[in-house]
Amino acid sequence: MASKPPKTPAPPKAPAFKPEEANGGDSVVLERRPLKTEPPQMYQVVLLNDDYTPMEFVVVVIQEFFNKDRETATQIMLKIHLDGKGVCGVFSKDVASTKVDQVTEAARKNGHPLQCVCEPIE
Ligand code: TYC
Repeated sequence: MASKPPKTPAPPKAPAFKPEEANGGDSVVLERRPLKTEPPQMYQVVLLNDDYTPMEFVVVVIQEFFNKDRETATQIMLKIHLDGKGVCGVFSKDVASTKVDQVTEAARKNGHPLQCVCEPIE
């Protein structure tokens, strides 16, 4: 019968925290927090219906300033004509505001009362 090797004593366990980690001294504790970045508020640019702006002008505006093909632009124009308003695109605040200015300037230059506004979504 083989004799068991003599038991070596277990190494001493590390203390739960070392005294220098108790923050009783000059150490600084940095808390790690998950970074929460909210998505930016987005704005929809809306054209409003009126009785005077020609349909063709509205279609061209939607094509030029909102990068829509002719068919999509025509559908949006007809929706505005029937419902009173329609969304042409969704953008960050600065871009939406620029679109409103560009569309309004183009309309006034051509003598049309077309109204373009932007509104925050959600
Ligand atoms: N209602 C206009 C017309 O009958 C056409 C129109 C469509 C005007 C859309 C503005 O945002 C508008 N000539």
